[in-house]
This record gives sequence, C-alpha cells and structure tokens, in this order.
Amino acid sequence: MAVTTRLTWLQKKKLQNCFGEKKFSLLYKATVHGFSCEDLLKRCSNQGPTILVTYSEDYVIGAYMGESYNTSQEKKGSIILFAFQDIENSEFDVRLFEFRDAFHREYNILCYGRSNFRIYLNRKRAEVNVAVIEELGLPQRDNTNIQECEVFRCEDLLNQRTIDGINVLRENLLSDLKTYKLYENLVHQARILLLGPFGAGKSSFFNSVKSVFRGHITNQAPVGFNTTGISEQYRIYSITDGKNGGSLPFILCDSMGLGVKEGLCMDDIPYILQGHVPDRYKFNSIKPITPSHHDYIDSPLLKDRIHCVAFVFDANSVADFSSEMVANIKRIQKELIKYGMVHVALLTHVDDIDLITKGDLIDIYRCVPVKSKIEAVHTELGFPFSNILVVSNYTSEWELDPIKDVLILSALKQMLRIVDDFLEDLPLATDIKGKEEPNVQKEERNE
Ligand SMILES: Nc1nc2c(ncn2[C@@H]2O[C@H](COP(=O)(O)OP(=O)(O)OP(=O)(O)O)[C@@H](O)[C@H]2O)c(=O)[nH]1
Ligand SMILES: [Mg+2]
Repeated sequence: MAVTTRLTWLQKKKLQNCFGEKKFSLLYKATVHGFSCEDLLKRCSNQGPTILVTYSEDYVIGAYMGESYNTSQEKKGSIILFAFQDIENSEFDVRLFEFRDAFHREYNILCYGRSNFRIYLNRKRAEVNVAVIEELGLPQRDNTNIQECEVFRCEDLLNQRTIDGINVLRENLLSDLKTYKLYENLVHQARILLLGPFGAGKSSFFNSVKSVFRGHITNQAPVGFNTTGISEQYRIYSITDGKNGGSLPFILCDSMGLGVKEGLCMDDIPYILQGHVPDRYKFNSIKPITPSHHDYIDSPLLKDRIHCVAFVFDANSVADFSSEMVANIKRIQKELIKYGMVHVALLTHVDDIDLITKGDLIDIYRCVPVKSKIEAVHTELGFPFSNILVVSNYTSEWELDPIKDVLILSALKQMLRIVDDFLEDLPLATDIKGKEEPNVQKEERNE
C-alpha cells in the first residue's frame, strides 16, 4: 500500500508556498520505516533539498534544508525551521526561523544547528532551543514527544522537464484544434454560446482563446469590473489561426450577463439557440428580439444555430449563487435539454482562489479547493463532472503562458467533442419535436 503523509492538503500547500512552489515527494515516514536515524538517512541521503516534519500532540515542527542529507559528513548551509499550530483552524500561520549553521548527526540524534533543533528519533523526542521556541511562537517546554516524523524531497514544481512536457502538450492541442473536423462535416464551425452571470469571465474567455491562436495577448472584447454588466451586445466571434490564417473550426458567441433583476432576457435564449439573433444585436433586458427586428435571421441553417452552451461561472462565487440565479440557470438548462443540447460549466478565476499559485494550474483538477468548487457545481446545478471545465483567463498578463494555454485549449477541445455528440444525435431535417422543419437544414456537406 502506498505510504501517505499525515499533512492535510492545506498544511502541505502552505509549506510548499513558504519554500517557493515546491513539489513534495515522501521519502521517509517513521511509523512505517522505523524510528531511527539509520532508517531516515538511508532513505533521505543525497536526495537534494528536503523538508523534515515532526508531529507532536499540539503542533508541527520541522526543518527545510537546501542541501542534501549525507550519511558521512557534517553539512553546513542554510536551515529553515518552521512550525505551526491551531491546525483545526484553516487560518493557521506557518512561522519560520532561518539560520546558517551545520546539520550533523550524533549517534541517534539529528542536530539542526548546535542546539537549535535536535531530534532523538529512537526516543521519539525533540528538543528546541528556548529562543527558537519563542521565535516560532510555540508553547515553552523542555522537550516534545513526537508521534510521527516524515521527510520529503523538495523539487521545483515548474522544473524544465515539466515545462517541456507542457509545451509539447500545448503544441499537440493547438494542432488538434486547428485541424478538428466536426461530425460528418455537418458544419465547419461549432457555435459555442457563452452564458453566465455578470463578470463571470465570458468576454475574457473569448479574448483568451483569441490570444492563444494569435500568439500574443489581444483584448478585442471589452471586459470590466462593472457588476451590472459590460457586454450589452450579442457578439459572434470567428477566430483565425494567426493573423492571416484560415478560420478555426469554432465560433464563440458572447452574450449579456445573466442577472436576477437585470441582464439577459430569458425569452431571448430560444432565439439565440435557434440562430435567429444577429451579430451585434443590442440586448434589451425586458424585451426579447422579435421577428420584426431589422436584422432578425428568419431562416437559420444548422451552421447558424448554437451547438454547445458553455455556462461561465466565477469559481469563487459558485457556492454563493442566490436562489434566483440557481433557478434561472436551471430554467435555461431545461430549455437546453429540450433542444437536445449538451452544456458544460466553465469555471474561471481559479487563479484567485486562496493559496493557488501558478504551478497549481498544471494539475488544477486535483487541487482540493478547486475540487470543492467542482463538487458544488455538480451538486447544486447537476453538471456531470466531465462537463465541468476549469480555466484561468488572461486578464492582466503581457505574455502568453503555456500552462494557461493548455487549460484553455483543453476546455475548447472538450466543447468540440460535445458538439460532435450534439450533431451525431441530431434528427436529419427535423426539429427537436420531431416535426419537419424545412427552415433548419443541415449545411451542404461539401460546402
Ligand atoms: N483573476 C481572474 N480574473 C478574471 C478571469 N476571467 C475574468 N476575469 C476578470 O473578471 C472581470 C470580468 O470579466 P469579463 O470577461 O468582463 O466578464 P463577463 O462575463 O464578460 O462580464 P459581463 O459582460 O459584464 O457579463 C474582469 O475584470 C476580468 O479581468 C480569470 O480567469 N481570472
Ligand atoms: Mg462580457
């Protein structure tokens, strides 16, 4: 069975952030490998930077060493002692005490500095210098009983091998998307509608996608901080590969935000889904578009219809949606099901979640706070887990970042797969009620 740490996600994350975005790999655990220096050094020598963590009844204390443990010699260098208590409370602080001295071993004792921190593993005890205890804010006592001791190898999360892997993944995703052929070539471009509350990041998602394919940051769609909504027009954005390249196999449709009193008029939604609403249509919160509107699209083809809806949600607000907002979203979902349309949830602003750092975006779906947001979307709004996607939009960056690109491109790829399902499931030349609908025809296959 795999040996696992006693650190909670939050404790580990706070420590990782303290020592500069590190990845921890557990090398030694006293209750499994033995309470002796021999056992510890056998497993932890020559492993590069390490972190040792001891657990007592009411606090955790440990040491970070930038230099490898070595069985034979004394090691001089920088040592950082750390401690935290109040671990029941998620607001706990990690206190640090840094000094330059030697690590050495005396028969069965690990010594960090001459007397700063000494661990008697075989006696399950630790001694901490009085001044250090004060510095770390720990309760004064002569020595501490240790229940557990663990040592982790610490590596940079964003090491060159990981960055190379991400660049390869990014290139593969870009090439898959540029050449993506939709089901039976029924349409050449998937129309993806972005719906969601004000400020969720709909327009920023379009800007982010466009930036990735342009090769530099662009901000075509206006974005803002206004809580009553920035986007008032319906925008149908086709994106090209680079500046002068061909059109990509998807179109993003940006809409007005959903609100409780103001915002996108619910009755506009069926018109949008069926493709009646033209580009640049100015929404009216209290009145839907009517066939008498001068640019109303009377006879939309399959290519003009929406093929997938992405509900864009700010990950930090999903747990606090008002009951009215939840009711609105559920009402739209019902409508979508009526049209046989699969929909996804796109969680933005994950970079804003407490403690999340850039390195976490590499494996964001495994981050505990992100998992809990995904869980909330699943239970509150009924989205299947595989249809809840996570991105971090470009907002204030000057340069593209391959880690963000991978999330954005992966989300798009999943949306295209969903469009395929929609197209495959479509009754030929019939509308969703099964009646003949001559106005909504499939696009010429070889157009
Ligand atoms: N940190 C962070 N900020 C984001 C993200 N996405 C959007 N934002 C910010 O959120 C704010 C609103 O973004 P918009 O893209 O205008 O949101 P919207 O859904 O189009 O809003 P409306 O058009 O008003 O409905 C802006 O300040 C963006 O910079 C994200 O992933 N991370
Ligand atoms: Mg907008």
